[in-house]
Amino acid sequence: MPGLERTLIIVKPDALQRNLLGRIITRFEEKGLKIAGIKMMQLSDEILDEHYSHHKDKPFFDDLKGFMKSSPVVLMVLEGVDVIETVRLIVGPTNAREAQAGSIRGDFSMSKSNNIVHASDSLDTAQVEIKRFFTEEELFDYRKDDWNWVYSEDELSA
Ligand code: FUP
Repeated sequence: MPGLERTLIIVKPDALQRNLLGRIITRFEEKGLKIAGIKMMQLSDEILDEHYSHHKDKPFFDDLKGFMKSSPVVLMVLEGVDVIETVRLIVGPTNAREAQAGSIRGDFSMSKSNNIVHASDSLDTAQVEIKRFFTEEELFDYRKDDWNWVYSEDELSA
């Protein structure tokens, strides 16, 4: 299929504490995305240092790590055509107060730090992030029957 990609989602502690997990998964499912992998995990300092290495010198780094360790998180790998960019649109910008209504951050968050979900921001990042959190055995290739309706025949066969 053209541009078939995978992206990594982390449903953050604030979403779990606020009982939003089901609604977040539903949004991705209803959009027509395939769940290639899903699991719950308590994140460690080591994995967070790696995942947020681009923020390690920022003043909010320790708070960010504390927040991400404050409860388990749910990790998902989502699959679809151009899914990385599409999911970033569904999620909205980092500062949830500036996120459009209809996006996950726009509808469920008022914060720049407690902003409900993480989503990979590019193809390269997605590949690294998926490997960081999932083994090959935890990712599934399977036929998603509703893709015959989600995509046109051209999109499916290209
Ligand atoms: P995003 O890709 O939207 O998750 O944003 P970034 O990679 O820039 O930031 C990762 C996380 O750092 C955010 F989700 C929350 C945290 N952060 C803050 O707490 N304060 C900031 O000013 C910027 C980011």
